[in-house]
Amino acid sequence: MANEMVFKRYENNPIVTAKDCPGASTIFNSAVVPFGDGYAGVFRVDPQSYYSELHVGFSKDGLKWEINPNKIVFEIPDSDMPDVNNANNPCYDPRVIPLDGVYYVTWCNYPGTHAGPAMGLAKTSDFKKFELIDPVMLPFNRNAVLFPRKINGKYAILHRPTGLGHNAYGDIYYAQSDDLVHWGRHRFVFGSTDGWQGTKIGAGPVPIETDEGWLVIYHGVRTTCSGFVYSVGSALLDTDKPWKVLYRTRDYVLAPTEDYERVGDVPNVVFPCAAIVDDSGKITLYYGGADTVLCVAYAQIDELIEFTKKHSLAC
Ligand code: BMA
Repeated sequence: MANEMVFKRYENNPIVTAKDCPGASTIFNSAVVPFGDGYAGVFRVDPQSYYSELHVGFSKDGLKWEINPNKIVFEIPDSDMPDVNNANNPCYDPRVIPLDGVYYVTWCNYPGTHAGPAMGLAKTSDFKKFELIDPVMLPFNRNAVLFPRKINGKYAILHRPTGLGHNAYGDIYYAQSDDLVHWGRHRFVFGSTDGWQGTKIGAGPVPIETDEGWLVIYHGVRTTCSGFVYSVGSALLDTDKPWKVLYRTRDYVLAPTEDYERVGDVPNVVFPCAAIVDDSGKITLYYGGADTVLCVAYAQIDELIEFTKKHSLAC
C-alpha cells in the first residue's frame, strides 16, 4: 500500500537554502505571512557559529525570498527584560501570528537568557522594528504559537512546557491572557501517544479557524535506533474551548521521504512553522527539511479536514 500524504510537495523544493544569506550554514524552520502585496517572514538562520539567529525576509510570490543578511535586533522597552539580542542567546523556530492588525513573533531562546529553552514574544507592524514583550511562561518551554484572534475576549496560546520522567518532553497546553504578559487558565490539550508521534509533539503554524474548529498542524517525533524522525500531523480543536480535542490524526499528513528531508544537519526532519490559506482553500505549508533547508508543501483545506476526521485517534 502506498502511503497517503495529504500534503504534496512543491516540485522545486527547497525554496530557501544557506546560499540565500551570506554567512549562513543552514536556513530552515521559518515562518511567513501575507504582507502588503507580497509576503514577509522571519527565518531561522544558523550562522557559522551555530548560535541560531532570526532574520527578516520579503517575497513577492512566497517562494523566492530576499533574506536580510543581518539578524533581527529586538527593541527592549524595559531594561529588566532578558537581553535576547545578546550574542550568546540563540533564537530559533519562529512563528509569526497576524492578530489585531499587527504581527506577533514567538520563538525559542536557548539558553543564553534563561536556564533552559524559553519562549520569546515580540510585536511588529512593519517587519523593521520588533518590540520585545515579556517571555512567555517559564523554562523549559518550546513551540508556542498564539491564536490569530482573541478567544472569549482573551489572547490565547498553545505552548509546550517540559514534563518529567517518561514524559520528559511534555505536552501541549492552552493558556489565555488579557495582556500577553500574564498567562493563566492553563488547560492540557494533548501529548505524545504512539507511532510517528510516540516521543514528542509540538504545535506548529498559527491555528487556522474553520467551520469544524481550529485546525492545528503540529510536529510529532518517533525514536528509532538511529535517532528521531520528525513528521507532521493535524488536529481539530473546539472553537470556543480550544483545549478540547475533537479529532487528531493517527496517521501523519507529511513525513520525511525526500533527500532534502532525509539528509542534512539532522536527518529525517520535516518541521512545520507556517501555513497560509488562500481564497481557493489551498494551504501552503512552510517547513524545515533536515534542519538545513526551507521547503513548501500544499493541501486543500477540505481534504486536510476530511483526512483529520477520517484518520483520527479516539479523542
Ligand atoms: C527540535 C528543534 C527544532 C529541530 C528539531 C530537529 O528540538 O531544535 O529546531 O528542527 O529539534 O532537530
